[in-house]
Amino acid sequence: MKIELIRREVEKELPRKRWVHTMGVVQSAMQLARQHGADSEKAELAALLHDYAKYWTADKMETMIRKYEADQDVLHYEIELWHGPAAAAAARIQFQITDSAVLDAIRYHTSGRVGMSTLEKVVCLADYIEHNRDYDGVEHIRACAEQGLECGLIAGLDQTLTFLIRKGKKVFPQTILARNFLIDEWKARNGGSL
Ligand code: DGI
Ligand code: FE
Ligand code: FE
Repeated sequence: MKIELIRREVEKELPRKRWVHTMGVVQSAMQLARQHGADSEKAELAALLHDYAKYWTADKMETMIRKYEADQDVLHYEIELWHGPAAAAAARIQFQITDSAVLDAIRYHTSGRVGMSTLEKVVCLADYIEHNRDYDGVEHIRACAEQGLECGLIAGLDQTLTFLIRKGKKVFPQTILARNFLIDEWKARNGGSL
């Protein structure tokens, strides 16, 4: 399906504020992709669809994940994690996207995962720092992002994990594994210090 058509469908599906956020993620993801050597067209497509399922009912997300997603572990954790895999299912089934790199960037945009690709990092980080975002700590995450994808993501995930723990919520183990992975990658790239 042509990107213009997908854009129209996503805009129809989302409340205004979420559509504005989505356009911010598209812009930020394309810029990060160019900066860090990922494919900016793939970044655009993944960013455009990343929150497509955000306002689906729990039932609809669960049905799509059970029907179309190989890994259903996420269903045992916070419902906020479900819209990524649900949107990946929609991208594949409704929008006929077959590129697994794009699908993974949509699928893991909230949780992150061990071994995440540069494209996955780009979309996940863009989601934290796009210019419409305004939450406590966003400036710190933006400043870390200037140091590199891993640095920005570690700061973002640290904030999310701290929030979840403070609220007494469960943590999806893949998020912890993602953070450990990013720390190792950052150290390997920077000769041992974070
Ligand atoms: O959809 P957005 O609001 O743009 O952002 P998102 O997809 O990154 O985040 C959705 C929320 O999911 C985030 O604010 C925290 C929540 N969440 C719940 N459990 C977990 C989690 N996020 C991560 N990374 N890991 C969890 O286990
Ligand atoms: Fe999201
Ligand atoms: Fe988002």
